[in-house]
Amino acid sequence: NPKPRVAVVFGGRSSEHAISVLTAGAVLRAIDRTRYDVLPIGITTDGRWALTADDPERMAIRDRELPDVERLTEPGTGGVLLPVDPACREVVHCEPGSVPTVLGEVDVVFPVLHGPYGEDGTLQGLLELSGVPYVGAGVLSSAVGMDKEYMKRVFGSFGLPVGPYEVIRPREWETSAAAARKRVVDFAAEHGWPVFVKPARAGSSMGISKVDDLTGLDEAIEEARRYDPKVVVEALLRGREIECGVLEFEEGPRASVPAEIPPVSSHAFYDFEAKYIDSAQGIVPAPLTPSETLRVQELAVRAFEAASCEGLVRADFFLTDDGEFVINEINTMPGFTPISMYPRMWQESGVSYPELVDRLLQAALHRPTGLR
Ligand code: G1L
Repeated sequence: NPKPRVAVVFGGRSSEHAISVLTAGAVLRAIDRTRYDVLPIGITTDGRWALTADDPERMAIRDRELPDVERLTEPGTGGVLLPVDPACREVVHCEPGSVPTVLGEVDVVFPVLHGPYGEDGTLQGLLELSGVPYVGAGVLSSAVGMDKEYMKRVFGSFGLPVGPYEVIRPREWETSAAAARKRVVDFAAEHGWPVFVKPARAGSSMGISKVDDLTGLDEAIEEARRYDPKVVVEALLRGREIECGVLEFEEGPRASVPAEIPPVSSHAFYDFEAKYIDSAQGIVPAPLTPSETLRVQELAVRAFEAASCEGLVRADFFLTDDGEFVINEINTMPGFTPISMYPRMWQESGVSYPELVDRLLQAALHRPTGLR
């Protein structure tokens, strides 16, 4: 099998559809065609699968418009909708969850998808069942990376420093909200207001509120519960925001140079735009002392190991005023355009974007698949 065939799967029923298409465009551009064949597979915003043309030019911002998969299937583009559901003769609407039959013909899948069915481990489970190798995190690490409660539990049990938090479970809020409220008040008495109220499992910054006192609490919990019935309450960690990339090499995972995200002045936390469109937000490398750099790199690799990660992870930390790193979260599918933090951190560490894409494909192709 001289040239492995790579299926780049992108788009999907997500608020970050356009980012996914932009990212897939960059990945397609970076893949070395003398060594790999590619199959671009788009998922429309309403969940239909399409084989699109291998045309990264169309997967960029053109005439100030964001790309989408729908448009990559229009007549003349070379893209076609796929009859993904084997039971359906007509190419009509395919429900999410139907098995994509095209996957039998590819050697490796490069998932570039966000949110439910993309980075929570469900797509990875489908690929495991299909016996197809794939780039990046597996089922367990994807699910851990998606769930703020389990992420903290895993890190805590591996001796990594995590910030204080409380969990409000679905049944508790439904049957004894007063007890849950009291736990948060006690929590704030110990750690101070404001607290952050977050859905335990949600992509991007959806459903997150900063709560200054008891009066705003119920509304914040209800808002978070619109995304996930399980809610996590976190203390405000004062300090600098430091990120570090981890990449799997043949010898094992290695950390990149870290980056610093400067505090945002007006809006409380950085939104969609700031996170994916503005490249200006990160300082690479972070202005840290050599020992701080070594410390955060060591913690990032330990976080990769703790969550049983594969391929890559971006680990996000706070460097508190007393000089201690606290791990905030890991992201198994970090921003991945060439101007995103993760690729920039590796660029600064001597791994170019095309080399990064190749390293991830090689790690996936050399990973054992099937029952073992
Ligand atoms: F497969 C990788 F390499 F692990 C991978 C895949 C996708 C890393 C990062 C991403 N990122 C994205 O898909 C996204 C930034 C479009 C999610 Cl919104």
